[in-house]
Amino acid sequence: MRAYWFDNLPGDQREPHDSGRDVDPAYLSKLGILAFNYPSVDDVNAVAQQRGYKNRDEITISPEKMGNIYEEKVKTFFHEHLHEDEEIRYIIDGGGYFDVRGKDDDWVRIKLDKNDLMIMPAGIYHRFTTDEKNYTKAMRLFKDEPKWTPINRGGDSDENTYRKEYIKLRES
Ligand code: KMT
Ligand code: NI
Repeated sequence: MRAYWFDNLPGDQREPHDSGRDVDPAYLSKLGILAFNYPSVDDVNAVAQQRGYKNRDEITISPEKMGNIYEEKVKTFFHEHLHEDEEIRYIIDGGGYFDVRGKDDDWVRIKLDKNDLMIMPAGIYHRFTTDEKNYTKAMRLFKDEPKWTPINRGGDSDENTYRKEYIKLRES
């Protein structure tokens, strides 16, 4: 895992967009982001058990697996949104980028590689993209039913209860 400020320059979303400025681990933790590197799936199982994540699935995001809907999917994952639950992702193979909004609403790019596990809090605005290798195999963990309905930013998304709770927590 490496976190850095997104450069905001034009170019394909899958390029690194690396400003060269790293983001401090303490800052990430203020945003409510947790990240670990777990070479063994036993460690993933332990986290799942502690947090009550009973269910999981696996997704492979690649042109080989998705065929002609791949490019469309990649664009969809990149729409800025929030969820009303934590988003937990474990990278089984390949890699990818999660962008999350910092306190001043600028993008922090989080590069995830194989064996990285990241937990994003409910209510944080974020987006995902594969990198230039176009290959992400990830485990998605969830409690009961998947509550992945993305709430896209805009309209009254800032008024969402989970969003407001998140802001309170972030500023505390
Ligand atoms: C998301 O919420 O955008 C995703 O779950 C992306 C696929 S998992 C790496
Ligand atoms: Ni999401």
